[in-house]
Amino acid sequence: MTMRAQNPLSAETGRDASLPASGMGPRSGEAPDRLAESPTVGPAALDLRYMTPEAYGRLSPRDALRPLAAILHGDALGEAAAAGKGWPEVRSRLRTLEVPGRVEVLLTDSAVAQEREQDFELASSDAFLFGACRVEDIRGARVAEAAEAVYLGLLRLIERRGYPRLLRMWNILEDINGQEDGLERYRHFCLGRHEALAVLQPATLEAPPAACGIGAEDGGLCVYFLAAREPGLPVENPRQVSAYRYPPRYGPRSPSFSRGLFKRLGDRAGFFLSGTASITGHESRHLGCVAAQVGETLENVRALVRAAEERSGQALPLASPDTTLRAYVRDEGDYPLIRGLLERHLGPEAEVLYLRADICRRELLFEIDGQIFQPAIGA
Ligand code: 3EB
Repeated sequence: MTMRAQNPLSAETGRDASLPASGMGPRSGEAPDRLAESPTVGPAALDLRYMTPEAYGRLSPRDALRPLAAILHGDALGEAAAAGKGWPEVRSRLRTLEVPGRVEVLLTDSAVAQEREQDFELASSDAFLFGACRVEDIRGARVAEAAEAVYLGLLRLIERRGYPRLLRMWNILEDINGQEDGLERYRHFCLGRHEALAVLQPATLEAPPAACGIGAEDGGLCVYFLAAREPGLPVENPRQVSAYRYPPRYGPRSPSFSRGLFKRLGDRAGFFLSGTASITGHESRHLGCVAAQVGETLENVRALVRAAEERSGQALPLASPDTTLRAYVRDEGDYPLIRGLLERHLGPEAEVLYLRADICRRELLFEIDGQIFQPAIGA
């Protein structure tokens, strides 16, 4: 089991406190007409954008709105797009189903420091800490061991650095539905993650971060996270049993995630939607029918966003250019159908990235997650 940061870091960059705290500055390569409508924001702003590899390549740590980290999907895109400018570049090993693919970029307008600590590649702003780690070559019961080691490491790290609250976790596991030592690899993963939280942050088991837990064809276990100094507001879906209260038939330890998490980001509001699929109560619905699974999933997304709006008092329109979603497609052949359905139901505004991925229940053919960023009400 080898644990390592995703790629070597060049020298620290961007730790330049003299940079002006300007508003949302130019988004290199992004539609400038949208900028005019964007509100100016104070410190601690965070944004997530999908960018073409070309626009991504033009980003600089000196931009007013600068990268905190980037997620590169698919080997080819990953290698072609890698900017190597110092910020963490996570390779998801998930294939994009569109050509050309796009890069996911977390952006901030505060100063960013990059570092590497043990197995984690890190980037921090005043309010947020991003970290990424990969464990290669894990088999069988070692999946639980690896998950536990990664989570113990990251929990110690976020506490020590003063960003103890996990907002959002991304968990990508090779062969997630594989059966090993009498248990599905995803369930081994849930076991290890739960154990680490129980030891170091037991309260988080009842107010976990938003998350996704999905499967890739290779790459071992890839975990990356966004943590903050102050907690967000976890939100549950009234149509679903909380995952952290799933009954034992879904595995010896339940999955530690909230259905969503709301967080004030300076003068903006952010809502992180966890992986959402065709599950009501705790049961998978519409087995074998991808169109019905997409429909049920969208009902779940709408119910979750409504719940988040009620809990936070914040408007969170899904159909907005500030919404970025990831659609996980199990069978590539379903992509045209799924894309058609999402375009019909979500409209043209929300940005959707389509990825080939395994869902953590074998019978599920589709899952969606992402985030909605909006100007904060009452900011
Ligand atoms: C579900 O609702 C689908 O283990 O972190 C979604 C989001 C799912 C996160 C995780 C799992 C996870 O149970 C699976």
